[in-house]
Amino acid sequence: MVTNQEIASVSKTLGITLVGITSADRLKDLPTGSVLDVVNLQGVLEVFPSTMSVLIAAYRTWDPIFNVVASGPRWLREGAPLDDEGSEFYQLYSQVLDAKAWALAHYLQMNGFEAVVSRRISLKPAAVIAGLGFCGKNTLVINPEHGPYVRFTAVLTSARLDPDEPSAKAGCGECTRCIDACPTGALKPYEIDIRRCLTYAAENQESPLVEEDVRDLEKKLIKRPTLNSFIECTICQDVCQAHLHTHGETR
Ligand code: B12
Repeated sequence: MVTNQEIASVSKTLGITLVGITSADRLKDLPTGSVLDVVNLQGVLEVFPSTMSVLIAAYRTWDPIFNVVASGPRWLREGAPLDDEGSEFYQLYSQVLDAKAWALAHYLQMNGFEAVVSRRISLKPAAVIAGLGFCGKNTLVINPEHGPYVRFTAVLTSARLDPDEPSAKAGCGECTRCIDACPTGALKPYEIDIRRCLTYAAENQESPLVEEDVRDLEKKLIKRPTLNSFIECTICQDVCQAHLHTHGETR
């Protein structure tokens, strides 16, 4: 048997910032299917049929390096294998967090349970249901302690654990800082026009879905440290974090 306390303690030792626990049953209505050409989301049981519980591991992306996206040179990218989120890009946060999550999965396996790590499920609603934060107007999950700078992965396991209480549904109040600050106007409350997000534009250099005004802003605002990397736009997170910090709500 594994207890929630043991999961919390092992996660802490591994350097996972937070872990939320929920059941496969509570995640049965997660959205699935393709999100433009970014990812093809799957249901929990599709990813791992013997799932009883799902641990959502959150990692506080404490350094801007976690927002760097690197890809292979163009000639290597064609036909390159896709990662869990359906992209051929390399991101430090996913390497760091998934390694920690696999160690947590290993702990469950050592205790006789099956466990796998996946980012193929819809992680934002899963994190809200696992009690890790509320859905913000920037469409990101905002953790009450760490703000929007948390990234997620999931451990799907056959262990039966007590589910945590889901987070409250709302938390932004009247604040519209993220919507006002987005340079391309990609955001409406709780909604994003993906094609107008600068990160989508930066990831999809050839996409005809990206309008000219967005492409111009992408060229102007997105920094490219090397030929094959860029730093994601973080404006909708920065303004939120700064506001929460000023109000003493986050670290
Ligand atoms: C596709 C994708 C993208 C696309 C599209 C973004 C998007 N919002 O969908 C692009 C490339 C643009 C992108 C950008 C970013 N992404 Co992204 N992305 C994903 C991915 C792979 C799927 C997201 C998805 O399901 N989209 C589907 C659409 C329909 O979802 P949506 O627009 O958010 O709408 C849903 C919710 O808003 C919800 N909803 C609406 N109203 C309400 C109200 C309440 C109360 C609740 C609970 C829910 C809710 O219902 C909608 C339908 O499900 C996930 C990883 C994963 N496996 O889940 C990461 C993920 C969502 N991305 C993440 C991050 C960090 C980012 C960026 C900040 C990266 C960056 N610095 O640029 C930006 C943020 C842009 C933004 N404001 O959303 C994190 C979010 C962490 C967090 N704290 O929430 C995730 C979970 C990756 C991870 N492993 O941690 N991303």
